[in-house]
Amino acid sequence: MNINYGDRIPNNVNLSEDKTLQRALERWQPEFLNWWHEMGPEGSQGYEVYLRTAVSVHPSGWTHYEHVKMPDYRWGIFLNPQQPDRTIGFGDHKGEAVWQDVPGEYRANLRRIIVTQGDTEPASVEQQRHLGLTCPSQYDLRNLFQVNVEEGRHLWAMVYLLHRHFGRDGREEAEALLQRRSGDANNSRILGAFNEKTPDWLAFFMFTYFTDRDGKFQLCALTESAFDPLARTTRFMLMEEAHHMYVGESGVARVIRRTCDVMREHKTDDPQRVRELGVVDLPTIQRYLNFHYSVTLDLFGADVSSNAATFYSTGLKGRYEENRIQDDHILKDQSYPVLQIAGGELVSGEAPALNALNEKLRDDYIKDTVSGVGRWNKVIQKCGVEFRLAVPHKGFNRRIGALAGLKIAPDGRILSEAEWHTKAREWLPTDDDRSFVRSLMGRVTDPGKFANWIAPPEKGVNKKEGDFEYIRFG
Ligand code: BYC
Repeated sequence: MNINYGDRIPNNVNLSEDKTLQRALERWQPEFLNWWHEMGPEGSQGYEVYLRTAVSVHPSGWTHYEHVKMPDYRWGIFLNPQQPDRTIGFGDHKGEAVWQDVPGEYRANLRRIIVTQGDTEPASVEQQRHLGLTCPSQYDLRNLFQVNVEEGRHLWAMVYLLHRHFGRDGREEAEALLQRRSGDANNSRILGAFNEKTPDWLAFFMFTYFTDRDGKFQLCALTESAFDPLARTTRFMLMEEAHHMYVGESGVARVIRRTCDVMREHKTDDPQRVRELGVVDLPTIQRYLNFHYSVTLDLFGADVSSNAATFYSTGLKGRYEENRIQDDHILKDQSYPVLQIAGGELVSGEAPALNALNEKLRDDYIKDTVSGVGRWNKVIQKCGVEFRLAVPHKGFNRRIGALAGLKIAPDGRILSEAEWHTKAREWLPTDDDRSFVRSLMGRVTDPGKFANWIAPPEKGVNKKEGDFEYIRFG
């Protein structure tokens, strides 16, 4: 399972033994690079960036760090080793051997899942394209670029599956992945959150905390798949994903820490005064949180979904940590709580467990998310500031699923349109919030220096010292 870096496309799947596949992917490679030049991080092509590259798929020692120009990054195809005798853990095929090829009857659904997953990867790079121009430090700029190249690699992961297992329509889908554009009215990305803007670094940190975490949960569900190549490739993607969520969690924590230090130093909790001191006030951080949390909850799909039931029963997509759950893993006669409206209020109702699998994954995600918000609150508490952040109600600001048409307050109350319109500006980032945050975003590129609105990190990348030159601008 060693990675072959001698091939034009680094891989651990013996690509050179399948010349037709190798040629097809080598034809896609320059198209990917064209896309990277056009839509990848703006103005960065000549920079030498201290990046990690995968050199093995073993959890210990899988990375190698060095300065590379991003267009020369060795994007490749890395699958975790095949587990001998692996069997299907859930659904109608439970107990049967996993599949190395795609069963004809499940082809369309499997392709759809792989395309949807693949589409998010270049989308996020497009969303983050301009952020380098306003980086708060070299350290942060390097982290942004690391996230970007790895999202590019995750695109490769899905494109390999499309080319290897789906013939001509797989190749067409792989091309379309380079043609859709985040936010483009005529050819947008597939899922809502991936068409939103990531206009500033607070939005970037929120995105990597909340939306990359959807990535974690969806990838975990796909590591359970009966289609073994999908399970193996997503398992390796998860190793890379962990760093992206770390960038988000530590990024938001550093913004909070700096704000609270300034609040303490100047003995103020007045948001306007806090803004005048050049840091992001806590209510604005809460509004950003509300926005990114709610658009990410939509990524889990409708609460009751026949697609989700089919994906599970046919073995394509499991639950989070499927093998730790104590039940029959078939779910035919079981139910699961979903929110419903009764008497003008939200109440807990029941749906068939199979149809409620999107909701189950969303609930697992919420638990994970809340614990990180608790860690942010510890930062606030340590500084002696009273304010506490909280995730809003599950139904707040939803556009997908049964709650989509409703106006729901962060505390779960159902509101009239009029009430919503008067209160929404307290709950979601306003134009004024966004332009204030934008006004803070100057570009800081001297090694070891940080913008005023963010605290330095506790440790450097790969144990590097504080003034390490992460980027050689050339
Ligand atoms: N926006 O029955 P439903 C990541 C559509 S993130 C727009 O609930 P299903 C990453 C849906 O397509 C992880 N449309 O659908 C993070 C369907 O359309 P049709 C990405 C939406 O299939 C950061 C209709 O509504 N991976 O890796 O059960 C940086 C009915 O909905 C949305 C995956 O998502 C939406 N939010 O569930 C980089 C895994 N939600 O058929 C990367 C693969 C639903 O009526 N995808 N719709 O036209 C899936 O498993 C499923 O497609 C979904 C949707 C869970 C997304």
